[in-house]
Amino acid sequence: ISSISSRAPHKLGDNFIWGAASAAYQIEGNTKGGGRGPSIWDKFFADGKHSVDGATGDPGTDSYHRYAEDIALLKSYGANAYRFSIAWPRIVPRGGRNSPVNREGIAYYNRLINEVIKQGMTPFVTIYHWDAPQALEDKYGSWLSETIVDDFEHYARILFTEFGDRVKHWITLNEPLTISAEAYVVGIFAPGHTDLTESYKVAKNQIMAHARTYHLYKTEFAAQKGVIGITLNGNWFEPAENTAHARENAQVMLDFQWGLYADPIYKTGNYPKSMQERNWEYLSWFTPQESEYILHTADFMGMNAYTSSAVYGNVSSNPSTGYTYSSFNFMNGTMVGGESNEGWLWDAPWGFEKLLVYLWETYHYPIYITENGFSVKDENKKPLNDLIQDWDRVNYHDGYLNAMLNAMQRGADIRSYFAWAITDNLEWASGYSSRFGITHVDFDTLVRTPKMSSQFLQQWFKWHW
Ligand code: GBH
Repeated sequence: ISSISSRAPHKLGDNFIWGAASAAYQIEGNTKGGGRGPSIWDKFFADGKHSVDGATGDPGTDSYHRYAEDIALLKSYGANAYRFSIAWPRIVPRGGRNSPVNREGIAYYNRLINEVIKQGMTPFVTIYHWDAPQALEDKYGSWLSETIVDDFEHYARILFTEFGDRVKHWITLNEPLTISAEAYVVGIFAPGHTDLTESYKVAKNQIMAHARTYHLYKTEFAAQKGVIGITLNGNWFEPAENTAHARENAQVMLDFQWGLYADPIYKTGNYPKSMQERNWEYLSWFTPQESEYILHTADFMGMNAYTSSAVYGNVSSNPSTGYTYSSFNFMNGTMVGGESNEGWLWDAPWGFEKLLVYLWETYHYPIYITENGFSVKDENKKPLNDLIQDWDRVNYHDGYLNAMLNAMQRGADIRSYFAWAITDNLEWASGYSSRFGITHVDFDTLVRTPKMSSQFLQQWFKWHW
């Protein structure tokens, strides 16, 4: 493993964006109030079997009511931006392009956006962070049908119309890979399917919905002069042996996680060659017209990255999803990095530097880091006193931020850093047991308390801005 190079003085400049991120379903709560329709997560979690302790979107952090407090905290940390998502079923409760719009939902996001701006921060809005209206799931299987492209465009048009005068940074989809893989192959995310052919149908529909939204923004809303992109995610994959096979497999994994979406949107208009060869019978293909329609449909590449994997040469099967084919330990038994509360997350800043340089050199788009963060092992079980001293998280952000600086010194055009997350929240299938916040939330009282990591980030950016 290459070691992190020493801190060279490096100023990010006034335009660099730093903040923290959230997602509607993970924080808002009030899932039945405010005129909101049910989302696929409400349904998925309703049986109590799909999340730790049967956790659901209620209470979240009750941010629906406490958003101003959250925004004020973020401001007090010195951030200049807040990334949050809008819940589709709060805007169009039944989701469809002919179904009614919920003015109460629009009023809520107006309050939220205005509060961010009032605090002198920039709103970064994710249009879709996984909470599809359940009505669309019932009607046509949501992402399985190309009908979703029309309904998504309609939803996005409402957002641009209502909020585009103040919102100038848009992200169409958050982590489409997590949905196509976890929700349609692994089955641990809503709606919980396990079918590779389905997952590639979903992937194509996600790309088409993204591209349609991009074209909509650049034609009907060009006068708003904002930027729009998509947030992709994945690991860095390090060849764990010095063999041609290990190197090839590591590249295949990068293709299967990043390239599945990045090649069509940023590079070729089609899936990576390695994926075409290995999964040709499962893929949903693009027509030449579609390839042309989707290519270069972004102003930037949003990226969420948390960890790194080791890849060996000797593997017997193809990577059917983005998540097989690799491990977290090297041959001599050492792990790729420090342990967290999640089996998939290891503190490996060395891989973050490599990944940023790889994405820059492969795709040549300005990079917005839209999520990066850490869940401290057993943080949940520690007394509040210790818990606020989240040194493992401080160490994580320190390492990853310095890796980011190194990548910038190697030429990568990186324009933002958002810590995940603004507060502890509902960590999907892990429920409330896994904490990613730079602010602690007591889920009984909903009281917020800043953690050391929030103070660390404040100091770090003061020093480097
Ligand atoms: C991001 O997801 C999300 O955008 C955010 O909502 C979430 O809270 C945050 O990061 C922290 O998780 O098959 O066991 O190897 C990251 C989603 C989680 C997707 C881990 C891939 C692999 C699980 N990733 N998952 S495993």
